[in-house]
Amino acid sequence: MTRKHTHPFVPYTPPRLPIEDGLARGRAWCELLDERRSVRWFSPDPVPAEAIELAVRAANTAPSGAHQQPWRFVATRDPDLKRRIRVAAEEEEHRFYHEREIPEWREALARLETDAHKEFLEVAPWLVVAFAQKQQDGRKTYYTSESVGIACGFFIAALHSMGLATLTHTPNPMTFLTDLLGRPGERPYILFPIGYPADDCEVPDLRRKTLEEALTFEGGLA
Ligand code: IYR
Repeated sequence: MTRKHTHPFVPYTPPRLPIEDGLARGRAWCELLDERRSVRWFSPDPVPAEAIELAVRAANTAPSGAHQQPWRFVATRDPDLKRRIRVAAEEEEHRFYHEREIPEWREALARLETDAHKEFLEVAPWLVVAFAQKQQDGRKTYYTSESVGIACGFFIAALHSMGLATLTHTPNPMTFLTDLLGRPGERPYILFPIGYPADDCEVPDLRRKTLEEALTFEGGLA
Protein backbone atom coordinates (compact mmCIF):
# COMPACT_ATOMS: atom_id res chain seq x y z
CA MET A 1 0.00 0.00 0.00
CA THR A 2 1.27 3.48 -0.75
CA ARG A 3 0.07 6.08 1.72
CA LYS A 4 0.78 9.75 1.29
CA HIS A 5 2.54 10.91 4.44
CA THR A 6 3.53 14.45 5.23
CA HIS A 7 5.86 13.34 8.05
CA PRO A 8 8.33 10.46 8.30
CA PHE A 9 6.87 6.99 8.88
CA VAL A 10 8.78 3.71 9.17
CA PRO A 11 7.53 0.14 8.75
CA TYR A 12 6.32 -1.63 11.89
CA THR A 13 5.92 -5.32 11.11
CA PRO A 14 6.86 -7.34 14.19
CA PRO A 15 6.80 -11.10 13.58
CA ARG A 16 3.39 -12.49 14.57
CA LEU A 17 3.59 -14.58 17.74
CA PRO A 18 1.54 -17.82 17.50
CA ILE A 19 -1.46 -17.30 19.79
CA GLU A 20 -0.58 -20.33 21.98
CA ASP A 21 2.78 -18.72 22.72
CA GLY A 22 1.12 -15.35 23.24
CA LEU A 23 -1.35 -16.81 25.74
CA ALA A 24 1.42 -18.68 27.56
CA ARG A 25 3.33 -15.40 27.88
CA GLY A 26 0.18 -13.62 29.02
CA ARG A 27 -0.41 -16.23 31.75
CA ALA A 28 3.19 -16.00 32.94
CA TRP A 29 2.96 -12.18 32.94
CA CYS A 30 -0.22 -12.28 35.06
CA GLU A 31 1.35 -14.73 37.48
CA LEU A 32 4.38 -12.49 37.86
CA LEU A 33 2.32 -9.32 38.35
CA ASP A 34 0.03 -11.05 40.83
CA GLU A 35 3.04 -11.54 43.13
CA ARG A 36 3.53 -7.77 43.39
CA ARG A 37 2.59 -5.96 46.58
CA SER A 38 3.06 -2.39 47.68
CA VAL A 39 5.68 -2.37 50.41
CA ARG A 40 6.16 -0.04 53.40
CA TRP A 41 8.98 -1.92 55.15
CA PHE A 42 12.18 -1.96 53.12
CA SER A 43 15.59 -3.53 53.57
CA PRO A 44 18.45 -0.99 53.48
CA ASP A 45 20.38 -3.36 51.17
CA PRO A 46 21.75 -1.47 48.18
CA VAL A 47 20.25 -1.65 44.70
CA PRO A 48 22.46 -0.81 41.70
CA ALA A 49 21.71 2.36 39.74
CA GLU A 50 21.28 0.20 36.64
CA ALA A 51 18.01 -1.16 38.07
CA ILE A 52 16.64 2.39 38.26
CA GLU A 53 17.91 3.08 34.75
CA LEU A 54 16.19 -0.05 33.43
CA ALA A 55 12.90 0.81 35.14
CA VAL A 56 12.98 4.32 33.64
CA ARG A 57 13.87 2.87 30.23
CA ALA A 58 10.73 0.73 30.58
CA ALA A 59 8.63 3.73 31.68
CA ASN A 60 9.98 5.71 28.77
CA THR A 61 8.40 3.25 26.31
CA ALA A 62 4.89 4.20 27.49
CA PRO A 63 2.39 5.67 25.04
CA SER A 64 1.61 9.34 25.69
CA GLY A 65 -0.67 12.11 24.48
CA ALA A 66 0.68 13.41 21.13
CA HIS A 67 3.87 11.49 22.00
CA GLN A 68 4.92 14.35 24.23
CA GLN A 69 6.21 12.01 26.94
CA PRO A 70 5.38 14.55 29.68
CA TRP A 71 7.44 12.88 32.42
CA ARG A 72 10.74 13.29 34.20
CA PHE A 73 12.00 10.80 36.78
CA VAL A 74 14.32 12.15 39.47
CA ALA A 75 16.22 9.48 41.43
CA THR A 76 18.31 9.86 44.57
CA ARG A 77 20.20 7.63 46.96
CA ASP A 78 21.75 10.57 48.80
CA PRO A 79 21.08 10.05 52.54
CA ASP A 80 20.92 13.78 53.25
CA LEU A 81 18.40 14.45 50.47
CA LYS A 82 16.35 11.41 51.51
CA ARG A 83 16.26 12.73 55.07
CA ARG A 84 15.09 16.15 53.91
CA ILE A 85 12.36 14.54 51.79
CA ARG A 86 11.27 12.42 54.77
CA VAL A 87 11.13 15.40 57.12
CA ALA A 88 9.07 17.46 54.65
CA ALA A 89 6.76 14.53 53.82
CA GLU A 90 6.17 13.77 57.50
CA GLU A 91 5.28 17.40 58.16
CA GLU A 92 2.62 17.25 55.45
CA GLU A 93 1.41 13.87 56.59
CA HIS A 94 1.18 15.05 60.19
CA ARG A 95 -1.14 17.81 59.07
CA PHE A 96 -3.09 15.31 56.97
CA TYR A 97 -3.53 12.77 59.77
CA HIS A 98 -3.85 15.05 62.80
CA GLU A 99 -5.08 18.48 61.80
CA ARG A 100 -7.45 18.04 58.88
CA GLU A 101 -10.82 16.53 59.72
CA ILE A 102 -11.41 13.97 57.00
CA PRO A 103 -13.45 11.06 58.34
CA GLU A 104 -14.08 9.49 54.94
CA TRP A 105 -10.33 9.34 54.26
CA ARG A 106 -9.77 7.81 57.67
CA GLU A 107 -12.31 5.12 56.95
CA ALA A 108 -10.93 4.30 53.49
CA LEU A 109 -7.34 4.08 54.77
CA ALA A 110 -8.01 2.21 58.03
CA ARG A 111 -7.15 -1.25 56.69
CA LEU A 112 -3.73 -0.04 55.48
CA GLU A 113 -2.85 1.15 59.02
CA THR A 114 -0.84 4.03 57.58
CA ASP A 115 0.13 7.04 59.69
CA ALA A 116 2.28 10.16 59.46
CA HIS A 117 5.45 8.21 60.19
CA LYS A 118 7.36 7.59 56.90
CA GLU A 119 10.55 5.78 57.91
CA PHE A 120 10.66 4.03 54.53
CA LEU A 121 11.65 7.34 52.91
CA GLU A 122 15.05 7.00 54.58
CA VAL A 123 15.42 3.21 54.79
CA ALA A 124 14.72 2.37 51.13
CA PRO A 125 18.00 2.70 49.21
CA TRP A 126 16.40 4.75 46.43
CA LEU A 127 13.73 7.41 46.14
CA VAL A 128 12.42 8.16 42.67
CA VAL A 129 9.93 10.95 42.00
CA ALA A 130 7.93 10.97 38.77
CA PHE A 131 7.21 14.56 37.72
CA ALA A 132 4.46 15.52 35.27
CA GLN A 133 5.20 18.28 32.77
CA LYS A 134 2.00 20.27 32.21
CA GLN A 135 3.99 22.37 29.78
CA GLN A 136 7.03 21.80 27.61
CA ASP A 137 8.87 24.83 26.21
CA GLY A 138 5.79 26.97 26.92
CA ARG A 139 3.45 24.57 25.09
CA LYS A 140 0.64 22.73 26.85
CA THR A 141 0.92 18.93 27.00
CA TYR A 142 -2.13 16.75 26.39
CA TYR A 143 -3.47 13.95 28.58
CA THR A 144 -0.63 14.68 30.98
CA SER A 145 -1.91 12.67 33.95
CA GLU A 146 -2.95 9.71 31.85
CA SER A 147 0.44 9.63 30.13
CA VAL A 148 2.47 9.86 33.32
CA GLY A 149 0.18 7.32 34.98
CA ILE A 150 0.80 4.79 32.21
CA ALA A 151 4.56 5.43 32.38
CA CYS A 152 4.46 4.87 36.14
CA GLY A 153 2.62 1.59 35.58
CA PHE A 154 5.38 0.38 33.28
CA PHE A 155 7.94 1.59 35.83
CA ILE A 156 6.32 -0.38 38.67
CA ALA A 157 6.02 -3.53 36.53
CA ALA A 158 9.69 -3.26 35.50
CA LEU A 159 10.82 -2.93 39.13
CA HIS A 160 8.74 -5.94 40.09
CA SER A 161 10.18 -7.98 37.20
CA MET A 162 13.64 -7.29 38.71
CA GLY A 163 12.54 -8.59 42.12
CA LEU A 164 12.38 -5.08 43.58
CA ALA A 165 9.59 -3.57 45.62
CA THR A 166 8.11 -0.10 45.69
CA LEU A 167 5.18 1.95 46.95
CA THR A 168 3.12 4.52 45.06
CA HIS A 169 3.54 7.10 47.79
CA THR A 170 1.63 10.38 47.44
CA PRO A 171 2.18 12.63 50.42
CA ASN A 172 -0.58 15.16 50.43
CA PRO A 173 0.24 17.81 49.20
CA MET A 174 3.66 17.01 47.73
CA THR A 175 4.62 20.32 46.19
CA PHE A 176 7.66 20.39 48.55
CA LEU A 177 9.31 17.95 46.11
CA THR A 178 9.30 20.59 43.36
CA ASP A 179 11.63 22.73 45.49
CA LEU A 180 13.69 19.97 47.10
CA LEU A 181 14.41 18.35 43.73
CA GLY A 182 14.66 21.55 41.71
CA ARG A 183 11.94 20.90 39.09
CA PRO A 184 10.14 24.26 38.83
CA GLY A 185 7.01 24.17 36.71
CA GLU A 186 6.67 20.39 37.06
CA ARG A 187 4.09 18.60 39.19
CA PRO A 188 5.27 15.83 41.54
CA TYR A 189 3.13 12.88 40.53
CA ILE A 190 4.27 9.86 42.58
CA LEU A 191 7.11 9.37 45.04
CA PHE A 192 8.51 5.83 44.81
CA PRO A 193 10.69 4.39 47.59
CA ILE A 194 12.52 1.46 45.98
CA GLY A 195 14.43 -1.49 47.39
CA TYR A 196 14.01 -5.04 48.60
CA PRO A 197 11.31 -5.82 51.15
CA ALA A 198 12.64 -6.02 54.74
CA ASP A 199 13.08 -9.54 56.13
CA ASP A 200 10.14 -8.89 58.46
CA CYS A 201 8.01 -7.03 55.87
CA GLU A 202 4.25 -7.41 56.19
CA VAL A 203 1.46 -6.22 53.90
CA PRO A 204 -2.25 -5.84 54.59
CA ASP A 205 -4.23 -8.99 53.84
CA LEU A 206 -6.14 -7.59 50.87
CA ARG A 207 -7.82 -9.39 48.01
CA ARG A 208 -7.84 -8.30 44.42
CA LYS A 209 -11.01 -7.86 42.40
CA THR A 210 -12.00 -11.07 40.64
CA LEU A 211 -11.93 -11.11 36.84
CA GLU A 212 -15.74 -10.97 36.88
CA GLU A 213 -15.60 -7.79 38.94
CA ALA A 214 -13.00 -6.26 36.66
CA LEU A 215 -14.17 -7.30 33.17
CA THR A 216 -17.48 -7.18 31.32
CA PHE A 217 -17.91 -8.77 27.92
CA GLU A 218 -20.81 -6.77 26.55
CA GLY A 219 -22.81 -8.51 23.81
CA GLY A 220 -21.53 -12.01 24.65
CA LEU A 221 -18.65 -14.00 23.17
CA ALA A 222 -20.44 -15.58 20.21
N1 IYR B 1 -0.83 10.23 51.81
C1 IYR B 1 -1.15 9.55 53.05
C2 IYR B 1 -2.51 8.92 53.01
C3 IYR B 1 -2.72 7.79 52.07
C4 IYR B 1 -3.56 7.97 50.98
C5 IYR B 1 -3.83 6.90 50.16
I1 IYR B 1 -5.14 7.16 48.63
C6 IYR B 1 -3.26 5.65 50.38
O1 IYR B 1 -3.55 4.58 49.54
C7 IYR B 1 -2.43 5.48 51.46
C8 IYR B 1 -2.15 6.56 52.32
C9 IYR B 1 -0.04 8.55 53.39
O2 IYR B 1 0.81 8.26 52.55
O3 IYR B 1 -0.01 8.05 54.52
